Amino acid sequence: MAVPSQIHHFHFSNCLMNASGVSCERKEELAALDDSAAGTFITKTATLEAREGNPQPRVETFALGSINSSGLPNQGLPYYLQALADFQAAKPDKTYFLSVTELEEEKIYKILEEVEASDFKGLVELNLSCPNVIGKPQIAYDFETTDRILKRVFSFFTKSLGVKLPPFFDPSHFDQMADILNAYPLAYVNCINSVGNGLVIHDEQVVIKPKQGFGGIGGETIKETALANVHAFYQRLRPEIAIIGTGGVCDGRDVFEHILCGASMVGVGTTLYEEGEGCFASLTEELEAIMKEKGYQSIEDFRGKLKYMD
Ligand code: RRO
Repeated sequence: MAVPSQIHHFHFSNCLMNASGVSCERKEELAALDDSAAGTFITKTATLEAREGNPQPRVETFALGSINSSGLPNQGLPYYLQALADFQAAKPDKTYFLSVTELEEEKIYKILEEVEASDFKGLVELNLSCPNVIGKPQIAYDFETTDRILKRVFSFFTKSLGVKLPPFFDPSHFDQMADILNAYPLAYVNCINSVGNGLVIHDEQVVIKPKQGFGGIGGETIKETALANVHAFYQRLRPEIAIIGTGGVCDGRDVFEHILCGASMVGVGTTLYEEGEGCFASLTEELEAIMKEKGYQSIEDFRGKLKYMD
């Protein structure tokens, strides 16, 4: 029961994984993901030092999704490097993802220098799109800064690197960002992070405490935005740059549609938060049923092959 996939020379037994941020801050949570039907896991975005994050309550679900203003709580880079070394030792053939970022540009270089110097052999995801750190804009909405960061990172970083992008909503922004990304030897882009700074109201009141209730929106309500971003970058990026599709995955059809739009791996956030790791087995089963009905043997039979009307 698995639908294999690959990103470059990295093979995954199944095309499903968690979205960074959900059930992946502590080693016990990573172990549960490791034992699940998911093909791999990604860590919570790590900073150089541990962070507590924003005041609680900071994550809530609602009928059509979730809102979070977690504020980058994490155990710090050394914790994740050690945890990943342990998982890697137990399963040498499995590839894992490490997510990182920092709040100051110079520290982004510092954390990636530390990852470069470490024994980590998997894929590294630079999160350019955290919407919830007070006073810090989402980096990838600033094209010049994104370009400058990637330029300097690739002057020293030799491991396989991907970036996590925020959603874009205009073709000119897809064009501009794709032009920047195409200039670098990226392994992949992950579309999308939560839709930043939404507001969920219940009984005349916001539902999370930080930032007067503003937070990143995930889940069912962002699927169309996620699919559009996956496909827009699939259309524009060099074929060597793979895409991980994240956003709005609630059932097997959603996974199928992400792959149809061009995704090689599919991330699951809100559904994992709501249902736990068991969701990976049911999503896989539902995806396999759709593939069987359509006569597709592998994801390469339909990946990126979205049909247009003209
Ligand atoms: O921790 C968070 O508040 C957070 C992060 Br780093 C992110 O990338 N996306 C998100 O929705 N929340």
